[in-house]
Amino acid sequence: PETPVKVTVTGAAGQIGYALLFRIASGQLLGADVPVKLSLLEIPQAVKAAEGTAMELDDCAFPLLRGIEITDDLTTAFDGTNIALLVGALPRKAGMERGDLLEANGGIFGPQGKAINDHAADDVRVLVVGNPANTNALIAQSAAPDVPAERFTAMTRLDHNRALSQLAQKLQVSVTDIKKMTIWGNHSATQYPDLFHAEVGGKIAAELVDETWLRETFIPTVAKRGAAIIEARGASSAASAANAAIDHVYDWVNGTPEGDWTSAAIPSDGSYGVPEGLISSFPVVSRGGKWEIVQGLEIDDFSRSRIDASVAELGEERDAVRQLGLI
Ligand code: NAX
Repeated sequence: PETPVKVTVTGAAGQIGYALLFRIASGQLLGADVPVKLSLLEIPQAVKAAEGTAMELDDCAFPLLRGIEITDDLTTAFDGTNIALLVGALPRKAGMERGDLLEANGGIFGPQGKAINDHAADDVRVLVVGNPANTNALIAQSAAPDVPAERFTAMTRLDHNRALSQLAQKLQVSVTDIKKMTIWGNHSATQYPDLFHAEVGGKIAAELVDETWLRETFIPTVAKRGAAIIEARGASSAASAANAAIDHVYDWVNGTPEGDWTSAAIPSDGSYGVPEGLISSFPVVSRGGKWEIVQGLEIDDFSRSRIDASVAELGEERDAVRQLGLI
């Protein structure tokens, strides 16, 4: 029998974890013919809740699920892991400064990066979901010098999917009619969803909508969607975040379709003026199990200023964690 792929989920007892684990176990993360075993990492107080989720996973009798481990120990969780989904993070609490938030998360993502470095499988792929996702990914990456840097990524696929859906509704088309959507920069309110390269039926999306809608409705709606969900639901995005994590990893492992691209935050190689090493969202394709930045796009002044603003924020976050000694 085929060796199962080990998938580690941190923050497994949280709300994204609850929406994610069943989809992984049912084969949607890697493919309907790929057996998986799950490792659920939680903090000690939440291990019992994770055990409850594991009971429910058992009760699904998923044919592809070959084992579940529940632990609060980093070495156990990341030992031999092939896919690490770093979901658990410390949310910003009232009165918390950005420095405090970065420091608290440094205490989570630094040790996790080191455990990945020391114990994960050679082919490990890491997706950071927990916020601030891009900078948490940078912290984990810097604690894992023996793992190729490109294996550390952060999630902007939810923003990408939100952008597809907003545009599809505006133009009364199907999301599948839209190609080449891009989210640039940080997974934060400064992110830039780009309609100047997106295509709808072969036409540039920005030319199909009026400029005021693009600037004053589309961009802020996508960038602030997380807050709107909290306002409406009384809880932050969970199933949609889990769905985006599934999309990100599935495409990373299995490739993106010809003639299209997606968005992922990956370490910059300096493309599009994004300083090398920053984990920034780009238009990407996946080929041979690796993300590649789509090259050669023309960036006009409007897009340039938006990209620069979000990338500047990433640079500030990097400087802040550097000063804190976290990278
Ligand atoms: P929850 O608070 O429901 O769950 C988080 C879980 O992480 C808790 O069970 C907690 O015990 C656990 N945890 C905390 N520290 C841990 C550690 N050191 N090791 C292991 N587990 C730990 O949050 P949830 O709604 O699931 O969201 C998780 C993270 O995703 C948050 O940081 C959130 O901001 C982020 N998001 C990121 C998104 C993205 O697009 N990148 C969108 C959705 C979401 O907001």
